[in-house]
Amino acid sequence: MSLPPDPSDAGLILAERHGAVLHLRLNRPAKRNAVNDGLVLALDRAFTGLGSDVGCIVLSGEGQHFCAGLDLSELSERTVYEGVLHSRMWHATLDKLQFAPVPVVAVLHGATIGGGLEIAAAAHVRVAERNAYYGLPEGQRGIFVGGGGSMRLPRLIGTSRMADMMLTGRVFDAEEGQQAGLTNYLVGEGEGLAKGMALAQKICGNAPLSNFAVIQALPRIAELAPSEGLFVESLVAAIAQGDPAAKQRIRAFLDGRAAKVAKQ
Ligand code: 1HE
Repeated sequence: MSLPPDPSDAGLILAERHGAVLHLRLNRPAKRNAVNDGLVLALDRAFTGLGSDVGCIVLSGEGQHFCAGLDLSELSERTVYEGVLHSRMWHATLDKLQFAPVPVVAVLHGATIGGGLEIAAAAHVRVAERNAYYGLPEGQRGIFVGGGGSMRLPRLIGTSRMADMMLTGRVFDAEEGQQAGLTNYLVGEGEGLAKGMALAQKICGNAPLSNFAVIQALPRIAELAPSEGLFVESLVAAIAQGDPAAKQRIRAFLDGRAAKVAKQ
């Protein structure tokens, strides 16, 4: 579904630059950042034509919650065909997020529900605050995930956990989400953004081509049969090694000018 930009959608995504980090915020706090078509399109626009000076994106939610999922008030009038197109619109936007030129760090707090969890699943690194919780109430609402959740979430937490969430309405708290593999970092309430920004700064310190290879090649190689995957890996490894940034960084280490790997 391709909707023309609506001027009233301006401001649904807030964007702020912090050096090479672009901080994007879902900004519909009065509706708990429930995702209407305008917000999908605003997210799409935010991921279109990113400048090469952006090294990493941090995505968070304004207000008390990361995101309450699909805006249910827009659902009732859709035909089956419009429903397919609507889901495909989410897919196109979240593909832009997953296959953005630079990594995306999602910072989750409060409700991270339905389509909100689908947005989070498309990011590359997830930070949760202790007050975060995760639900897939699609079963209760009589619908199904439509933002790529059935494809991305089983890869993070397994099909069985996802089926449990959808069938029984089970809600994971932040600790359970961390244990299940939904999130990579668990921090105190109010500490998520600082952690997300610190991780983003670290990511910006890597060679851009290495970051690109991680987010573009890794998920694709993981879907290939081992023989094909190893072949593609050898090509990506050679391309990365051939980049001047790799040569400079390896020379710096050999000359004792680069940091050693250390426990954090
Ligand atoms: C909404 C939505 C929404 C809030 N669509 N309007 N998602 C859900 O089933 C989650 C539904 N929402 C909730 O369970 C709760 O709102 C929350 C737990 C997220 C937050 O509770 P609370 O007490 O902080 O807020 P609230 O009072 O429930 O909501 C504030 C307002 O936001 C209220 O509107 P108001 O005009 O009465 O002020 C709510 O109606 C509105 N609101 N959530 C529409 N989701 C790609 S397919 C994905 C499929 C799904 O995502 S299914 C999951 C849908």
